[in-house]
This record gives sequence, C-alpha cells and structure tokens, in this order.
Amino acid sequence: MPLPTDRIELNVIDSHTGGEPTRTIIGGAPALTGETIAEQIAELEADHDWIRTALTHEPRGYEAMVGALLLHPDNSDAVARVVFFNNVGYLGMCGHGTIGVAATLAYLGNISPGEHLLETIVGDVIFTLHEDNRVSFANVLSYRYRQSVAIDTPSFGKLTGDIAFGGNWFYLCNDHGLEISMNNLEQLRLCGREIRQTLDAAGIGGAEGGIIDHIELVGPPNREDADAVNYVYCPGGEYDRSPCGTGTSAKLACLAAAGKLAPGDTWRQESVTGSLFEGTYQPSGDKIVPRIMGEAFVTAETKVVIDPIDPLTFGFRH
Ligand code: PYC
Repeated sequence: MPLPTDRIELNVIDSHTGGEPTRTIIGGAPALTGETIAEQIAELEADHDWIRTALTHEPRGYEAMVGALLLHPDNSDAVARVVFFNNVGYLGMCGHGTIGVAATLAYLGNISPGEHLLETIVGDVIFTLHEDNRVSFANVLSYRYRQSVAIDTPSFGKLTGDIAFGGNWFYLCNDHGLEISMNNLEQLRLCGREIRQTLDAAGIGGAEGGIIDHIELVGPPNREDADAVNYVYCPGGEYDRSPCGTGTSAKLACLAAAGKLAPGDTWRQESVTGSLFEGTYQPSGDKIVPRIMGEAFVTAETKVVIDPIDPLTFGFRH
C-alpha cells in the first residue's frame, strides 16, 4: 500500500449509535479521481487504505471502530455520498453508521429535521432526521434466503439458523443456549467465531456467492420494552455494540417470512449493550423494505494528525 510521506491532518467527528462508534471524516482526505462510488472505493483500497487503518486501528481507533468518509454526491438532491469502512475493509450497507452520519450532519448544521438522501455503494438511502434527534432510514431490500440451516460447531455442537440478507449477509441463530449479556462476551465471541468458521469450511453462503460475514445470536430480551436481544459478531472479529441496522433488517426479513410480524408492526431489537433499535417493514414482492429507527450522539470533534515520522501512525492490529 502506498503511504504518504507528508504530514496529513484529517478533520473527523466521532459519534456513537447505541454504543457503536462511527468516525466520520469531514475534511482533509486526498481528492479522489474516480467518479462512481465503486471507482472511489477501489481507489481508496488501492492508494489510500492508510486512511482506513489510521482511523480504525490502534492507537487512534479500536477493533469496533467504523469509519465513514463523506464525499461530494453525484445527485444534487443528496446531502452527501458516504463510504463506510472498518478494521478489515470497506462495507456494503451500515445501519448504525447511517444513523451516526445523520447525527453528524445535524451537528454540523448541514441538515435539519426532515427527509434526506445519502449516496452509498448499495444505492441511495433515504433517512429522516426526527425532531427528537432520532433517525430512521429505509434500508435496502432484505430477505430470508434459507431457513433452519443445520451446522455442527466444535464447542457448541449442532446449531440451526436462518440465512438472511439485510444489506450484509447474516446467519441468525436462536438455539445457541447462551445468555446474551455483557457478562458473557467471551462465550458469545467464541460462538460467533466458530459459527463463522463452520459456515466457511462447509461452503455455506448467501445467494450468488455472498459471504456470510455477520453472525447474529438472538435471545429473549433483557429489557422489558424489547422483543429480543442480539449479539452480532462482525467480520473483523468484534461485536456490534448497537442492535445492528442490517442485522435488525435481516431479523425483520426472517420474522416476515415466518409470518411472525405483520407489515407496519414494530419490532424492538435490543443489543448486547442494552441499546435499542425499532424496526418495521413493508413487503416488496418476496422481499421486504425494512425501516430502522435509532439514535446517535456526537462524542468528539477532532483533528487527526498522521505524521510519517511516527512509526505507528498508520495503525496496528493484534
Ligand atoms: O448497523 O448495519 C449495522 C452494522 C454493521 C456492522 C456494524 N454495524
């Protein structure tokens, strides 16, 4: 990866959505020559991947950090174009990140309550900033692809789960037998990792070769106002601190396919940290359009200094 030799300063705003961080770059990034968002992501990956590693890896970031690079939109009706990334690469859709970016744009005074359009790699996403600071967005078409897929894991034995798409591919498992709480993170992580490895080893994936890189363990809620609690194991080995926007969409798709939630009814999804998203859906053919609602708060406004004299300036992982 080519690395810059001059000192660079990036202006970033940090936020969290139900505990899950979003670090939004609002200035200082090198200009990209690509026109489409796909070309721009390819360019970031090939020539400027140090932005991702410097912001999400230690010492500035940590394994759960998700970054968002704001770019000029193509469509003049859009408020921004956004590229999401994490500790291991560039993301498709990111629900908590969409809410975090919306809160950041509101903090900057760039948007007021109402509907707004964001350009993303998976298409245009329309979000609503509500008067009470909450943000809702219509996610990409979501669907259950396979039901009750059996696997055999080394430590947790035989498990079953549905495979569903909610902007990322998920394996949703209910029969893991684990308590989903912050007291049980080690077991939850181990279970998530083993399911991921078992699916990969067995060649079990999503439609059209989609890689199932998110594992969602679901259980009875800890909160009285929630319908279920989840632990979402993410591609880089970390867990989502929020209820996961794409994971909640995948859950809605499974509920809809099983006839367990009617269109327009609200599903309250609790995260392992105790935060909450609300989800509803409308059918669209044999798929659904999920609508996810959550809240994000700005935590810092920072100038990130990337100075090549620092041997760890581009970040490190363990
Ligand atoms: O909210 O969709 C989401 C998400 C995916 C990974 C982390 N958060």
